[in-house]
Formats: sequence, structure tokens, C-alpha cells
Amino acid sequence: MNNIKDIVDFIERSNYFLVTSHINPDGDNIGSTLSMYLALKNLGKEVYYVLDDTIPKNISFLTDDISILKSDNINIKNYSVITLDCGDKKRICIEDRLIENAQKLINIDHHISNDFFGDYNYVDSDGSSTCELVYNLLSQYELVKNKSIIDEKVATSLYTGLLTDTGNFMYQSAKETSFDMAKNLLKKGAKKDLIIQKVFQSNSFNYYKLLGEALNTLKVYNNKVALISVTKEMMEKNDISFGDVDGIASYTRDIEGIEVGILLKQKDENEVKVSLRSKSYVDVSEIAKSLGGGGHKRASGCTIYDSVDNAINKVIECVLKAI
Ligand SMILES: [Mn+2]
Repeated sequence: MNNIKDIVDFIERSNYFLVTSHINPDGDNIGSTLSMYLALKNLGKEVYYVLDDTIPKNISFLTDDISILKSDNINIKNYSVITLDCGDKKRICIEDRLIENAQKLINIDHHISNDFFGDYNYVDSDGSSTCELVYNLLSQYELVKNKSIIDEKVATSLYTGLLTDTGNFMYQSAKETSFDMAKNLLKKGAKKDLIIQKVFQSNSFNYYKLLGEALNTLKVYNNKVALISVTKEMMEKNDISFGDVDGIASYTRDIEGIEVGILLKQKDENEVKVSLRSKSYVDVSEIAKSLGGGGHKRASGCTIYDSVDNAINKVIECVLKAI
């Protein structure tokens, strides 16, 4: 069902695109969408970057000089939509009408839960990141159409998503192809040191105050499962946005002997976002699926519409059954 060549040909003969990604943006979300946006511009296409959400602070250096539009402001015709890093059609972060009115929907993604919802699909759950798939697609484009489209900015965007989705090449998802890609992006001018500094070495003082409070909530179950919860009140008190807390999930997984790490983030009174991480063998995408979410074997998520305490009970029950 995958056909990179068909997507390359479709892009070559079309002129009008809208690119977007999923809600609660992360590095791969922004990196893959921005690189596609810039590459299409390099090809002389008319392209809109639309996302109805806020960019995390540590990724915003990529998009500072880019105009990212909200659905409200978009009134266009005869366009096609490219969704990047969206495992679920319902998580696409634009108004439904913009998807329904699109001539074609192109779905590029690496979530195991993706059901090939596009008219054209390039879905590969073995890909370390959606950025790796975009890199493959753009490289193929350059080869087949004999055009140069991966410039320094595209390379920097792609490198950012590769780095964040592989945890700095630490996760099992980082394979030989990921290192080949990194090498080639560096050759094309990816700003490696800037990315490291902005993404991993620019935390605010308040972030550490919140982290301290979050670590105080740490609980361990059956010596194999660890959980941290962050309430809305904790984020408000420390002036940290909902989208800037995801990194805390790794603290749960990184404890010796722990297989599954869980971060609960309270978005509203009765809305809790759950991030699930596993170290070596538990497929957390299955757990997330049973709770209405999805993702990858080692990193997945879902949302539970309940209080924090009830969400903890629900998640722990599911996780203990799975290990
Ligand atoms: Mn991703």
C-alpha cells in the first residue's frame, strides 16, 4: 500500500498544498512538517503550514521566522493536504472541513497504529521518526527528478525530529539508516550544535522547580512500573505550559529495573494525558490502544477523561495486566 514513487509524482504535478501534523506537537511533528513545507517551497509550490496548537518552547527556534497559520484564517480551494506524524486521522490538528475539502490526502507517518487513512500513504512503523520517512521521500525526489531540495534549513528540521524521536540516538528505533541519515544531513549543513543547545540545554529555572515537584509524586508498582503525575495546578504555579512538560516521562523509564514508565499530565479538571514508555520488551502501544490511544512499541500515549486519581488507577490496572 506504500508507494513513495506515486507521492513523488503527485507532488511533482501538483502546485497547491496544506501541510499539518498532530495535536500536542513535538520535535518530530514540527521537524517533519516544517521540512516538507520548506522542501515544497524550494520546488516553487504554493504551500500553507497550518496547526491549531502551540509550538513547544524548545522547538520554536525552528519556526521563529515561519508563518504557521490557524484553520480560522484558511479559505482555500483546489489544494491537497499532507499530514505528517499523524497516527490517527482524529488527531490531525486542523479543522475537519480542511481535510474533507482536500482534493487528495497524503499520509506520511511511522506510528504502528496508523490505518493508512490517506489517498496516498507512506507509513512505516520501522522508521525511527517521521523525519526519517520525509528524508527518504525527499532523497528519492532529488534522485528521480534530478532536483536539489534538501538545503541547510530542511536538513536542520529533519535532524531535529530524528534526534528527539530517537532520544539522541538512544532508543531501539535508532537504526543504521538513522545514522546514515544523520551523516548526510550534516553534510547538507544541519546545525547540530544549535539543535542540541536549543532542544536539550535551554530549560528554564521554573522547569526545574516543576520537575522537583513532579519527582516528589513518583510511585513504583511491582518493582517494574513507575509513575509520575503533574497536575494543572503544578504547571500553573510554576508558569510552565502543558506542551513543555513531556520530557519528564523519561525519568520514570530510566530507573533501574523499571520496564514501564508513565507520566500523567492533567490538562483540565477531568482530562489527563498519559505518556507510556517502555525499556525493552513491553509493547506500550497495545496498552495505549486499550485506553483509546496509540503510538509506538516503546513510546505511546492516550487521554483519559477523568480525575487524576481515577486516571492513575485505570492506567496502573492496564499496565500491571500487560507486564
Ligand atoms: Mn514521531
